[in-house]
Formats: sequence, structure tokens, C-alpha cells
Amino acid sequence: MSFPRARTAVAALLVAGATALVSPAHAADGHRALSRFDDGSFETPKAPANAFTNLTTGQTIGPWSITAGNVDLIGAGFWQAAEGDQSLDLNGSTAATVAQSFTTVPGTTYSVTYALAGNPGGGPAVRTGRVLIDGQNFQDFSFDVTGKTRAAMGYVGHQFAFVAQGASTTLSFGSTVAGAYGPVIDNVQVTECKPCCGG
Ligand SMILES: [Ca+2]
Repeated sequence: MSFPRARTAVAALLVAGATALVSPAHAADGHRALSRFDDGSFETPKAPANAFTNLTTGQTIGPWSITAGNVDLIGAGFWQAAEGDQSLDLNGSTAATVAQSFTTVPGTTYSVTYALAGNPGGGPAVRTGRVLIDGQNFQDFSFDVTGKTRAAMGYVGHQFAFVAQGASTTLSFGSTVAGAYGPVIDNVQVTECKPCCGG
């Protein structure tokens, strides 16, 4: 993770933080990559270069499912990605929610990090959304696209932690802004915290 160890240590349940995104994250000491969580970078399937693919409720993006509305999977070159080539606009023609379920160990604390920006092509300045764990709202987010461009998206890193309640956990990202210009997410990572952020 690009988050300092001290920050992670105080990242208790529901305590959220935001820092400037530095680089693609890697597991810090004491964290183990969670093998069953996959493609938080939205790299598969490939959308057309310099374009995007609209996907709607019931369709999938690799391990992610679209559970409400429709999204635009942004192909390489259309705008800057935070990691790899592709990213996800959480509004296609309307607000959407995407979800992925993955294996967890009950009682274990996990850290979720993601990069947030917004579609700079139009719409209201501030894009809003939320992150849910097993359907419960864990973090509201917002991003102001003022001054941002497709070449300089201005991604900001966000983080929160949760304690798994079951052997499977569902992580969801949902837009809460109307219209066709949504928050943009990329580089979602889930790491098991032991022992550094479990307190
Ligand atoms: Ca990506």
C-alpha cells in the first residue's frame, strides 16, 4: 500500500483516509495479498482502445457484477488510468453499482484501497458515491473534476478497513450522482491486515 504504516495502524473500522495517490500499491510487511479478490484494476475484458464499452445490470466485468444501472468500462487511451490501461466510470447513462464477492476469514480485518477521479467530460463538478461491505455503507466519497482533464485525471487514493463477518464478503462501489458523467474508480485492492492494522 502507498499508505504509511502509522496511518494504517489507526485505520480502525469506519475510519477513512485519503492521500494523494503515489504509485501502484504493493503489499506492505504484515499484509498478504488476497488471492481470491481479483482485477480491481478493471483490465479485463478489454474495452476498445480510445473508446469505452457500456455494460448494464446483470453483465460482468471479469469478477465484478453490475448490480444496478449501467457503467462505462474505459479502454486504453480514452483517458488516464490510475493503474494499467483501463478504469471504470460508475455512470454509463445513469448511476450504477458494481460488486465483487471474495473469500474472507471471519473476524479478520481487511484494508480496501482504491483510486478515485471523475469523468471530466461534463456534468456537475462534484461526483459522489459510496463503498459498501455486504450491502452496508462503509465510505461515502466525492471528487471535484474542476480543472481535471482526460490526460490529467487527478486520481486520489482512498482507504478504509472492515472486519469480515463471514467466509465471503461482497465489496460494492456505487455512484450517487445522476447523469452520464460519474465518479471513476481504478486500482481497487483488498489486503488482509495482520497484524499491522488489526489493532
Ligand atoms: Ca486499471
